[in-house]
Amino acid sequence: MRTLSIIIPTKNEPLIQELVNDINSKVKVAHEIIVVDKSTELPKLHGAKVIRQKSDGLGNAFLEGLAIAKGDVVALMDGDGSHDPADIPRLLEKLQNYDIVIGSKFLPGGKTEDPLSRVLVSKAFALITRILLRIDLKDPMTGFMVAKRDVLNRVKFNPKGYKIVIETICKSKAPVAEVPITFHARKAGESKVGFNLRGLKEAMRILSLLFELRRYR
Ligand SMILES: Nc1nc2c(ncn2[C@@H]2O[C@H](COP(=O)(O)OP(=O)(O)OP(=O)(O)O)[C@@H](O)[C@H]2O)c(=O)[nH]1
Ligand SMILES: [Mg+2]
Repeated sequence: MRTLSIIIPTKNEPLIQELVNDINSKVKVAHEIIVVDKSTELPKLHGAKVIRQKSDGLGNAFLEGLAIAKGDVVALMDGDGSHDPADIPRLLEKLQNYDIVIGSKFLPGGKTEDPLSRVLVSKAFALITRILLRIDLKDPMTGFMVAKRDVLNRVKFNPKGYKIVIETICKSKAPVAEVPITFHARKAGESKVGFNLRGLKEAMRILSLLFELRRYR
């Protein structure tokens, strides 16, 4: 690996500067951080590039970041402190033998600070994904990924909402591995999904995406 591009989609994330600082202190390999922001006011950050998202949704934010990313390896992570930069080196290590590595809170050794209700919803979606896509992953709905750039380049993305990682895995057909991670609770800022109308719409989008992805399996 020559350079790692870390793409972070954000929408009103008050702790993004803290996350950028944390990445810059814990990730020792050459890297750039690209924050793709959809807030009303763009954050001014030190140690990261910030671009304003023109499209909608987390998946499209990733693609806008990818379009300007210079790295031969690309990472995607959340900007609310849920994904821990300390896990990135272990994901990168595993990438030496795979094309895509994802962070898994449900693999032995993984942890989540989510409340039981969210763990159950997350596990239900994981089960549905394993059945529909016949894929052997414990946490296929994760949003934490590192991937080789050439693998991402050959995917024809058509993002629906949040779930760009499972789309990448299915469409690339590339070798994928899971690594246990600690999923922290959101420390500040507002939840964009939950048990509300928005959460329900996102759940519908995920189901429709899973059915669409069946043709790649
Ligand atoms: N650029 C961009 N970022 C988004 C969008 N929607 C969500 N995000 C960011 O994507 C990441 C994941 O979204 P979250 O809101 O944390 O989703 P979640 O973890 O399922 O739910 P909560 O943490 O409970 O809100 C966060 O950094 C969000 O700020 C969007 O439409 N555009
Ligand atoms: Mg979150």
